[in-house]
Amino acid sequence: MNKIALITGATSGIGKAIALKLAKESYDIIITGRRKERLEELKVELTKANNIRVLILNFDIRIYNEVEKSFSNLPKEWQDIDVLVNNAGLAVGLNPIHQGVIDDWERMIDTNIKGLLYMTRLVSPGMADRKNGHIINICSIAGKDVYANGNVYCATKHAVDALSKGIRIDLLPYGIKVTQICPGAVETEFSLVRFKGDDNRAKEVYKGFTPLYANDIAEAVYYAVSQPKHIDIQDVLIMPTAQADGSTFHKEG
Ligand code: NDP
Ligand code: 8X3
Repeated sequence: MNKIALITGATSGIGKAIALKLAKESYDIIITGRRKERLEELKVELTKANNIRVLILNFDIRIYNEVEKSFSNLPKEWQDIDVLVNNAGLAVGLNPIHQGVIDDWERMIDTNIKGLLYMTRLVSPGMADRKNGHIINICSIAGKDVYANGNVYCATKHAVDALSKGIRIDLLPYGIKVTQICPGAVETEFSLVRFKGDDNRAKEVYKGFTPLYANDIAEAVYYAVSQPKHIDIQDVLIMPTAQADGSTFHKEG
């Protein structure tokens, strides 16, 4: 029987790449996100290429009732989730704190912190009962460092850093692994979302250097989940070679 991996935010970028990688490695996959059409397209892609099962859960991770409803309706054969990848997340806006947009702040806090908590609260009891499971939190360099105008986004990722450590301690008696992966700049739809659809501004972010690609992070996730039982890869910081920290880049041209 295949292991089951649930990946939040699989409609794009890092989450989609993780779904593709784990499907290739014969995991049955639960994909989640708000954009249903993209989930359906991905399901076709995943099942065409691999002999696995795929389940779609379509919810807004900020709305607990929606998330909980999906879980209470989970078919029995999908309930024993082996790997939970808390990936769904976003940055919205890049303003100094005194010009911050309250709605942007709420979106980041509700998605990046509360969404991760909701998922963990719903999936971890089964893992604890079975004394088996692996939680992967996609954090960021922004969870280790702070950069100008990144204020609230960085705070949400620092919260993820604290939660990864706290979850690891609480679930230690159950043999559940917790891995945190902290990428630097990855070229995905992240900047398009941050700049609210301004494609030119988004493209500017990745000019003059080679960023990471979503698949680079998927490879790290697979490395973590393929370790033997006695090894937990706790925390991985992955940066483009041209990025030293949260705000120092070597750009050419
Ligand atoms: P993308 O914008 O490409 O993907 C974000 C994913 O999150 C989408 O699938 C989106 O699905 C999902 N998502 C966002 N909001 C919600 C919501 N309210 N409910 C459900 N799903 C939601 O960005 P990335 O792939 O780059 O981002 C993935 C993670 O990686 C995020 O946590 C991000 O903070 C982190 N990260 C990204 C880096 C980068 O440079 N790109 C670097 C470090 C970390 P949908 O819109 O369909 O709901
Ligand atoms: C996303 C990368 O550098 O914008 O987490 O914080 S960064």
